[in-house]
Order: sequence, then C-alpha cells, then structure tokens
Amino acid sequence: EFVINLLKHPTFLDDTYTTKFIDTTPDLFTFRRRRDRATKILTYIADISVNGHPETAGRPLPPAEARIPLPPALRAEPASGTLQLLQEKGAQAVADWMSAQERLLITDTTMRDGHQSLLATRMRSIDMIRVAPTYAANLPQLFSVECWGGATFDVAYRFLQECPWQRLRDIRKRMPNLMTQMLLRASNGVGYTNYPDNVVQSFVKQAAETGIDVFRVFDSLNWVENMRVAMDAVIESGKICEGTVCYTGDINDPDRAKYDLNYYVTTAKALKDAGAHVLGLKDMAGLLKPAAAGKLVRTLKEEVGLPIHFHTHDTSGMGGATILAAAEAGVDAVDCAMDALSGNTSQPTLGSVVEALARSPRDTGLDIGAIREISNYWERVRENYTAFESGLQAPASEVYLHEMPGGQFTNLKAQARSMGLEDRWHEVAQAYADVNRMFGDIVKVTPSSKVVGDMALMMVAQNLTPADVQNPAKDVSFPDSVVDMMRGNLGQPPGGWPEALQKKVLKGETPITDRPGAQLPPVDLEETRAEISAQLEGKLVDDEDLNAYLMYPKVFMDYMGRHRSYGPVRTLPTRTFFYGMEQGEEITAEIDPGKILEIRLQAMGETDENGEVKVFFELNGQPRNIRVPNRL
Ligand code: BTN
Ligand code: 3PY
Ligand code: ZN
Repeated sequence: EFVINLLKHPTFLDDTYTTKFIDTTPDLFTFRRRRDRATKILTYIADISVNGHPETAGRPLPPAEARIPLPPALRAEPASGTLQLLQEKGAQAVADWMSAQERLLITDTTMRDGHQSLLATRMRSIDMIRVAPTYAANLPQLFSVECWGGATFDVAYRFLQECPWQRLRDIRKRMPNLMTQMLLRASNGVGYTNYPDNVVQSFVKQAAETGIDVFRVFDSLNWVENMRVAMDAVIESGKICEGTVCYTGDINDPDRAKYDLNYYVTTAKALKDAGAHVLGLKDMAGLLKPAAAGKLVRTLKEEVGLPIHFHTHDTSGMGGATILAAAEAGVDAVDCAMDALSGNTSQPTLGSVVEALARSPRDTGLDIGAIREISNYWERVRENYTAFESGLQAPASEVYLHEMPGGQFTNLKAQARSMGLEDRWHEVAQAYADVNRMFGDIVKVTPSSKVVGDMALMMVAQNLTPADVQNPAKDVSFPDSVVDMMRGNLGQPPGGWPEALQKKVLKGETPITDRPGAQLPPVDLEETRAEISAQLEGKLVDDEDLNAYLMYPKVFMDYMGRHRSYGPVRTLPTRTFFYGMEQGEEITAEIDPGKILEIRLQAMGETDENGEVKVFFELNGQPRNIRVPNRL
C-alpha cells in the first residue's frame, strides 16, 4: 500500500514530466507500510559506503588486515559462579562470601570502563556479545563483568545506533554463571543531571530486571544524602548494592587535609549505614598511591567492616602497584581490564595482576591461558576502533596535577581538539587544576568533572586567569553547567561551595542546599508513555524504552527516528558499520536468531543528475539496488 503523490508534484502540474521522471524520483511513492529490515540495512550500508560515517571522517583508518575477530573456543560448560550464589542465597550472602575469600576477586571492566577510557566508549555490542560465552566458559572464577552504565548508555543510542537494553539482555543470556555489573551515578542515573526520585527508582528497577546484578552507586560530590534513593532502589530489587566513595586528593598530603583518612572512614560508615552490601572504593583518576592504598584499605577494613571493591585507573603507570598494595592490605575485589584494553587511562592489566599474585596467598584462581586468548580477541576488536584512539602514547604523572578521571581524559582532549585547543592541552590540564581549587577542591567525577572541564576549556579559550575569574569587578560569562552546579543542582560538597565565587556566578540568585531530588516533582510515567507512543505513531512503548526516554528524551527519539530508516544496524560487523563495504566484499548479518542476511556489494554507480548513487547488492543471492544521496 502506498500513497501516490504524482498528481500534486510541480513537475507533473507544469507538464514537463516524462516516464523517466517517475523512475528517477522515488519520493513520488511514499510507502505507508514500513520497508523490510533487510532493505533498511542495505540503505545504511549504501549510505555509509558512499558518504562515509560522520564519526570516522578525517580520523586514522584501521590497519588493512583488520578483520572480524573470532572469539576463543569454549573449554568447558560454564561452571557455577557468583551468579548462582546471588540467585540461591541473595545479596548479603555474596557480600559475606567475598569477605571470607582468601583469593583476590577480580572484576573485568573491558566491556565498560576499558573502552570508555580508551576508545571514547565507542565499542559496539556485537563485539561484546560474541565473546561473552567465552567468559562464562573459560573464566567462571571472575567476580563480575562490568558491562553497562557510565557513559555506555547514551553513547549506544547517540553514536552507535543501538539499544543498550538489548546489549545487556544479550550479554546476560550468554553468561549464565557470572554477575554483570554497572556504574550508576546515583540521582544522576546514567545521565549528567539530577532526575526526579521516581525516575531513578524506575530506572534501577528496569536495569535489575533486564539483567544487572551488581550496582556500583556513587555520587559526584560523595554526598551520601544524595545516594539514598538509588541505593534503596537497588536493595529493594534484591541485587547487590555497592555503595561507593570516590577517592580524590592524597591522604598523605597535609595540603589536601579536606580529604584525609578520617573523611573516607566517615563517608564509608555513612554508606554502610545507608545499607551498602559492599563498599566501593572508586579511584576514578588513578590518584591513590601504593603506600596510601595500604593505609586506606587496612583502615577501612577495620573501621567499617564491609568487603571492599577497589577501582582505579592506570593513567600514572602506577595502578598495578596500587592494586598489589591494596591486595596486601586485604582488599576483597579489584577491577582490571583485559590486557589488550588495559593500561594508560584504562584499568591496570588483568593478566599481569593475575600473574603477580599466582602462587601467593591471594592467587586469583584465574587461568592465564584463558586470559591470553580472550585478550587476543580484544586485540583484534580494538583494531577496528582506530578512529577512536586518543593518541596517548605513555603514562603520565601529570594526572597528579590535573586529577582528571580516566573516563573523561580522552573525551576532554577530543573536546579541546574540536575547539582548536589541542596544542594547548597542557594549559587545559593546568586550568583544570586551577578550577578545582577555585571550586573549593571537589571530587571530580561525572558529572562534576564535566563542569570542571567546561570551565577549564572556557578559561583557556578566553585566556582567563583564576584571578580574572574571581575578580568581582570583571565580567565573566560562566558555562551553564557551572551556574547549574553553583545553584546546588548537583548537590553539596563537604563544606559547601566557596561563597564569593558562588555569589559571582549566581548574580544574586539564591542557591538550594537540600537534595535536588527533593525539589523535583515525580514524573507521571504512564502519561509519558502515552506521549511517546503518540509521537511514534502508536508504537507500543515498553518499560525499557520508557526508561530510556526519561533519561534522554531527545537522544532516544532521534535514535528511534534513525532506527526507522536504517533498521537493526547493530547486527553489522564493526568495520561495515563505520566504513561501509567495498566492491566485491561479502558480509553476513544475523538480524534474528537464525535469520541471516548474506550481503554482497557488487558495484557502485556514478552520481546521477539528482545527486544520487545507485548501489548494487546481492542479498541472499538476489540482486537488490539501493539509491542513496551523495552528500560529499
Ligand atoms: C550519528 O548520527 O552521529 C551516528 C548515527 C549514524 C548516522 C547515519 S550515517 C548514514 C546516515 N546519514 C546520516 O546523516 N546519518 C545516518
Ligand atoms: C562515569 O560516570 O561514566 C565514570 O566512568 C566515572 O568514573
Ligand atoms: Zn573508572
């Protein structure tokens, strides 16, 4: 069924049409019934093959030999793992079990923080899903696999044209013995702003249902008051609540006394009182030094008593040493990334930590051969993401100056590049440190780290010194995110905001000092569902879609719009997704279990007088032609 627009077309009305006009003007026939998924995918491939992908334009190319990576063979049926313990005995039993282990427990972060910190979060689901069964079969001793949350949620919709919920479901199904883990920004959900309480609750409930077992909950100012809604929702879901304190400063530096040992003990005790099953210790920038780690972990173990899960970044090159010191001091679990996606702004190297502890009392029990095979797989995967490499060549002690989180470093560098400030990067780093001091020395982690980054870029771009910014007589137009934070909309730092600066930023407006969520009315979920459904021409909106919309209305709706045109492009190989196909190339895409498209690109025509290119495919042996605009 289609609508004929021919009679209303100006060319028809002014009598200049020929039959060729009908052939060359496909928009005369607007199909009401949606095109089939194969046609949509071919349209996407044709478009990218002709025009390139906007995200990889001008970026370095993958090596010519980069191909589709094959996951390692399964060595056994998946042995019973931590997921069985959680399912059979519950969250508290897992926490008790952690404390009772002599071995050091390991979380693999490759599928979340690893690529967030090295490849701008651009890893696609297909590359994760294919290796998930190998994790389950060959590394059943892992504590958990971090594969969701943080920046991965919006990047999936925004840049990868795929649904993060589906990613989670697909990974969960393939790892029937391992716990999945996510990073949750407490009241900021997986976004950059404070959401109404019922939105946070609804999101947690859905994440638990779709397949998250361990929730690492943190607040970007370490304000426990602002973590309770999220923590309560996790506890209510029956999953593991890892109440997390973020590490900043240096407990051994008297100059940073705001964040001394006592600060961490007090915050950790508050997290325990708030119901945390596990204490997360999140060193997002990799600032915790080995000797300080020993002291901090030992003290927290004694004074708080919860099992401790330690997270760090290897930006300084010292991350492995810190993990070993924490292990020596009795930390229960640590985060590592598989070798090929470890080091620098990512986590320390999983295989190396396993080797360092082998045949010691804290032997991890993980098989180093299995680790090497999986790392070799990730090495091949990484080749396809060359466009998103940061160019960072070496570890750097500069991190102790700027204190940027590993997950922000490459992002901020890209932002600086886009503003023409790349060759002034070390000034940006200095400005970042200056802004932190001006803001009163705060915890810098998403979203507070983004605010500091926005301000630092603005100062460098406008050649402003800290004295300029603080001078009450000098007019400064602050970034929106800074105004919002000074209003109290990200919560309160210890000791409050510096008054003079806050006054200048707010120009007389009164800030809030209570929990931002306490000021936000609940969202009517069913009314919102009906609104989205209406915007999507009556499509049924399930709970996953609803929760996505509540977090990111525009990003989600834009995704839905593109999905209508391009279909399930998540099933394409990564190289095809970012670069399209070459003449004579063949690929397959499994769009449903067992429903496989065999796609061959035969040829691409010349650009015609309408500015369009005809791309000739073979789809499962049958010829199919697709016309796309040449936008180059
Ligand atoms: C993005 O929009 O940033 C990434 C999603 C993919 C966009 C595709 S590329 C081919 C087609 N042409 C466009 O302009 N957008 C889609
Ligand atoms: C995130 O919130 O995405 C982070 O990785 C914070 O470290
Ligand atoms: Zn991290």
